[in-house]
Amino acid sequence: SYVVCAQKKNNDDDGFYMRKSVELARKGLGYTSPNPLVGCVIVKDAQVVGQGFHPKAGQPHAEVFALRDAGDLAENATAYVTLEPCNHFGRTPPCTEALIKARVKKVVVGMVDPNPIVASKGVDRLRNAGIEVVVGIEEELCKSLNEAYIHHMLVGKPLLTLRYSLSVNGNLLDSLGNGVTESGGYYSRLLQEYDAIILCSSLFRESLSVDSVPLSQEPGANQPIRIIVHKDSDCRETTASEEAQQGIETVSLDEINLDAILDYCNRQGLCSVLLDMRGNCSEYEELVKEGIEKKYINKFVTEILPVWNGCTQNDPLLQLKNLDQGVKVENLRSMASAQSVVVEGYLNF
Ligand code: AOF
Ligand code: ZN
Repeated sequence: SYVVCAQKKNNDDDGFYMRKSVELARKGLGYTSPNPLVGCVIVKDAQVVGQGFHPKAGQPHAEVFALRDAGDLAENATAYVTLEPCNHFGRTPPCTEALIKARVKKVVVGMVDPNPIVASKGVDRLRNAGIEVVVGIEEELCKSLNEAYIHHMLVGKPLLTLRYSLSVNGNLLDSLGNGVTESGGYYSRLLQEYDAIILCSSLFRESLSVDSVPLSQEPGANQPIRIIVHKDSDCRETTASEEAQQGIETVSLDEINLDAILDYCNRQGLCSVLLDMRGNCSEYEELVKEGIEKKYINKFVTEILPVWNGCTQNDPLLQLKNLDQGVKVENLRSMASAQSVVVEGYLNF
């Protein structure tokens, strides 16, 4: 029975160090697109001797930082990486070669990289070099870390999430409600997670301003690109400047539709887009309709506020009524705070 216990402890250790790697990976949240979030720890004799995460596209990968941190101690150590190490020359050289050169004994991988340039070739390269490789430890956790990256790689379009706030009597609200931009609140988290936010409202027509989307309240946060859609002047995109509210850039697209917006995001290397539906204007109606017809809406985040009113006429939510048949809602999750209840899930058309 001693052997069984030792075996079990070993498996738990793998999970423990992988979860630590996931924590490290999260430090890059909001900065890595179109690259994934990746974390790595290097462990020798049950001691963490090196740690690293991928901070930004173009900068070294997680493994490189962790190996640098470990130095000579990487020899005969185990490397835990949330994503399969790359085996290609991209903006940076292959991590497989760095791991081989550092003489690690074992590599534990959270998930295989969906990037077709990598896809299992990294694992094969390490095994061919005589390194023991274990794949799939805390796999679901590692996948959830990079849902936008995975979607973007496999589908070729950014992950599109529809967000809206409802009154308790089921009508669309045109405001975000109170308190949602607070640090740690759900909207603040969305601002951290998403590369771009689409807003379209006559509310903003007079004042095309980055104020239309509050800045993320998280310290040092990356700010998503604001895409503000105007029917009369096509689609405009505004980017927040670091020195608050100045230097708004606008980009005009020929057409106002999701295809044009998603193509634009692809060209900019943006992997996740939040369609932030506020109020009953026709631009939202058209975008939501298109999102459903073309099955582009992958996810929803619905906030229910303690308010009894809201839009009743031309409510773009009516578009969602078409969704009642044949669409599965998966991985439903709800969170409650003092201000509101937030429900989120995935749409499987
Ligand atoms: C890893 N660890 O930390 C990251 C990986 O242009 P590059 O050189 O940065 O390569 C980008 C690709 O490398 C990216 O699409 C993904 O397949 C992989 N990212 N891989 O082992 C990392 N960021
Ligand atoms: Zn790499």
